[in-house]
Amino acid sequence: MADVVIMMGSKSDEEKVFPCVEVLKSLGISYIFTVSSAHRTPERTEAIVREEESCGAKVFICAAGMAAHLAGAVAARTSRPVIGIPVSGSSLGGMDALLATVQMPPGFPVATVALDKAGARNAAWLAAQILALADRDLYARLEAARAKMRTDVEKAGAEISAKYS
Ligand code: RP5
Repeated sequence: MADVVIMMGSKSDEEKVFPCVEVLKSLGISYIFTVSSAHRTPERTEAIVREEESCGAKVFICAAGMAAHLAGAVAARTSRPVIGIPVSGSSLGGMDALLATVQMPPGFPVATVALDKAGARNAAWLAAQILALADRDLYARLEAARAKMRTDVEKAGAEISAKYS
């Protein structure tokens, strides 16, 4: 059983989506990471949503490029939260994927994050925040990770100030 299901529309998306896996791992969150396409394998997409939801998946993360309908197709089949990562790479630079992912009809939201690696990281952080609503230990790990980010910024600030003074 995995708390988070990460799906991407093609193996060609892997490099841009992998940071999502790294963040989930660093927070100790269980996940499955796989490929399924809204257009090329609609039946597989539907089966993954059905099976993983029945096994206890709580959040779905979907990454796709071009006419990026994977997150929407998943949102149509589950009432669990769905997070969408638009992937660039087309001749439209990812604007196509961004709009296709974010412009969902009322009642079927996809929480759309930024394009590519930055979005992949934030998809994992957002999934963690959702899961932490019902998991005190995970909430503590999230708070600790954010405290470290603050410390890192302060340290970088001090280093830059010292370098240029
Ligand atoms: C989308 O089409 C995929 O998510 C990918 O970003 C894009 C191109 O897919 P490939 O032709 O590289 O498999 O469905």
